[in-house]
Amino acid sequence: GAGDDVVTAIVEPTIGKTPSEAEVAAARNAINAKLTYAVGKNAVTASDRDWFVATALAVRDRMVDPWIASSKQTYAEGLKRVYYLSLEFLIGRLLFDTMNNLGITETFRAALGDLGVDLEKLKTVEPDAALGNGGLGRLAACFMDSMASLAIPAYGYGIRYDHGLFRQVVKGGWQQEYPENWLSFGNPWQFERAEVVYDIQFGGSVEATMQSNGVPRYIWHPSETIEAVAYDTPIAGWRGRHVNTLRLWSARAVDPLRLDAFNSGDHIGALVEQVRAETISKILYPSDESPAGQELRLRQEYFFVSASLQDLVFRHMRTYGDIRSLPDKVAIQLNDTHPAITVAELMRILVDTRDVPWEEAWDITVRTLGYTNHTLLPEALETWPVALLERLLPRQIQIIYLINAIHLEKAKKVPGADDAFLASVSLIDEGGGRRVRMGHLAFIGSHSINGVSALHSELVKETIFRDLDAVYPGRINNKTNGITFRRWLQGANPGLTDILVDVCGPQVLDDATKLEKLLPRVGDAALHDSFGSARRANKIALARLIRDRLDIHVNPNALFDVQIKRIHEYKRQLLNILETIALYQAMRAQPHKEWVPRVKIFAGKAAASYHKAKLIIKLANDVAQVVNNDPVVRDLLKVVFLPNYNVSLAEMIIPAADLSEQISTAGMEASGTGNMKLALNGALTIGTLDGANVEIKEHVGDENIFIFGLTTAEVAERRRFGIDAAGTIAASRNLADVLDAIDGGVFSPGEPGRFAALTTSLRHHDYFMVTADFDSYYAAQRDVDALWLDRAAWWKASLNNTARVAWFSSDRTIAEYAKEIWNVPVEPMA
Ligand code: 4GP
Repeated sequence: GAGDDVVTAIVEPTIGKTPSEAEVAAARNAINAKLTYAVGKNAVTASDRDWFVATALAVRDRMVDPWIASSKQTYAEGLKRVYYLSLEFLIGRLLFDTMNNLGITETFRAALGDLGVDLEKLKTVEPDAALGNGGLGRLAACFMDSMASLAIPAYGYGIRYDHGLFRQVVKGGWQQEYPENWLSFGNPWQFERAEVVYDIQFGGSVEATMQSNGVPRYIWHPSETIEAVAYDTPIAGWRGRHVNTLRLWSARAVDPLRLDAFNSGDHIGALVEQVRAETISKILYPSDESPAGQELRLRQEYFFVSASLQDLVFRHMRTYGDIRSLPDKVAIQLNDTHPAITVAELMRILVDTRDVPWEEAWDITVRTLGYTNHTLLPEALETWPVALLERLLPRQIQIIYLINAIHLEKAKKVPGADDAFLASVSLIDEGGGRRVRMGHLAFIGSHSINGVSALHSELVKETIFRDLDAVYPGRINNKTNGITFRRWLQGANPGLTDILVDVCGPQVLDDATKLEKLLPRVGDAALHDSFGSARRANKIALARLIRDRLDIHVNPNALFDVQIKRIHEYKRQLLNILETIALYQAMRAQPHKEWVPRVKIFAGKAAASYHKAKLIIKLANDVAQVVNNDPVVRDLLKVVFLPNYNVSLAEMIIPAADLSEQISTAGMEASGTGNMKLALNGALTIGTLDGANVEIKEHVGDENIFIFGLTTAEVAERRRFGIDAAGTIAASRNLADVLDAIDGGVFSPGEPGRFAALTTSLRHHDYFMVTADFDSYYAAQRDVDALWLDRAAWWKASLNNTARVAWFSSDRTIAEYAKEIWNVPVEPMA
């Protein structure tokens, strides 16, 4: 049966194993055949890109049988499917990920070697699929890996953007944005499903009719139709035992052009509708926690939600023929607020097209949907003007009004519900132009609402959704984020992985908790040495990259101190830069003291419209200019801003990091996932008690992490009673000197006012508590220095981090979603 196919597809990992000659020959023949018959080249004329495409196609072939078998099994056994709806999937490169999961990396390396091709070189040819802004999109990618690895039948649904997140170029220290072109040479991983096409409709009017049974029926007459075309990418789980689908939608005009206009000579006008339609999947919104507020954004959201719901309802009806069993066979997870329109659209499908009575339709909807919140920042909780929804989605807004009316009746029954309470739980925000609160819609329409770390979930309950929680108690729960160890340890850090396999046994690749086998040996000097040499090799590789890209020479023996993430005031790259300046000034004052040599590494993109974030990038680069060229500090301090941060760059930086900067204002970082990747690879964290840092501290132990700064409660209290930044600065000589240096033009000679927008807000308002936390951060950094000088103690702490973070595997996270939200079984991996 289908189950047998899956079992035979299980493969052994090749780590530490030499592939057989027969396996290598088969791979060699497969690559050769692809090069000849799919790419149309021979070995003499093939470029690196041709070899990459041939290899990717040969690897893709290996996924097809288990993919079909997985799907057959799901049908045959009537298994429940999970649909993960996300506007972002930051998957990065797929070649090594896929080969590692299939256990064929060494086989293909040898096969390519026989053909005179270096597999490592092909790695850099593959474009990074940057279909996401940051954490939320990368989490979706890690979840796809874990769902496949745990054999959960799942689809990821999203948009196939022609252009992913912009390419960041740093010129004269300033960020510039250029369009990213990941598809310009095709995409060997995707299967275009030209036959899977749905009509997506907008605008028009709604006709109310009365049926013979006295029940009103509403008929939507849309004014605009666009087509959604499916593109599938198979996602193989660990050991290839289960393969799921990432289905991304591309927008297409119904008619490629208007012939009448074309024939009458209006060649451009004939294409206008096509351009308008295809704009929908043209580009990823650069929206990480910044307002999008654009009609196009809403069109994107409805576009992918409508296509996905049509697709999954079609699949469900074809299999089971009964829409009422939807919640038993389907779980839909809304990744953040962006797909919230799902609530109204699923109701429309059930009530208007499937004749399900309203109450029953509502019950089906709520039991099917779950909603994950990823940020408390109010600007990221989308709201749409009522007028816009009325124009674009006239039937859906009627449904939203009805949902709201019933919801408000329920809310009135909450003891103590007054007008203020009802205004706060209403789907409509009446203040300042009527707007629909999409976060509220997602909440009301879901049986589960989760935050992404213990602290964040508490804050979700106490702040943004406090009143809704009173109406629907028990829905809010926590699912602390996780990361796929396949990519962030085995893929990114093969040197360390070899050591871990040696010490913990090969099972550690299947079961991350086996990392705990390191614990008895965290003090072992020989193990310190092997960890040290693996780290050193990674640092040398990163130093080479820094030299090649920036012409900066850094010493691999220095402490590599990294902050890599989106640039945002709440993430406080500015605090890190101020500390860098303070350290620089201290080194200059006492150049002969025993300093710990440091390399400060920054990487991250700022939203194009976020001026302060872009100014922070400029400051980092200007400080780098001065520090790196000052002969007094020479090898003691270097500052590096690596442009165009993406998944591939993260894979280079994380295994080379000694110190992980997780220094957000307490209460503002929902979870963080970079913090987990860095700790797993043995970097020590310097951080605030924010997001998942709190839980990382609990796991690695207080003595193996550097915690500083105000707590969430203290931040809230300061904000309530007024932030006395001026007083704080006056009380800290060190901080005052740093700000004076910036305002005095030390880093912007000839233009002392360049950073005034940053320093003025620090001096007067400082909402993000940079000044309040400065002294405590500076002191924690000196504790870092002290530990660094005690090499055995440092490595012991580092090993403790790797040994004790298994809980942050996304396999654990996904198993919790499966059990507590989706109600689907999980096959343990080992
Ligand atoms: C991010 C959060 O900022 C981050 O703390 C969290 O780890 C990540 O989601 C995954 O849950 N949010 C976004 C966003 O990326 O666009 O709101």
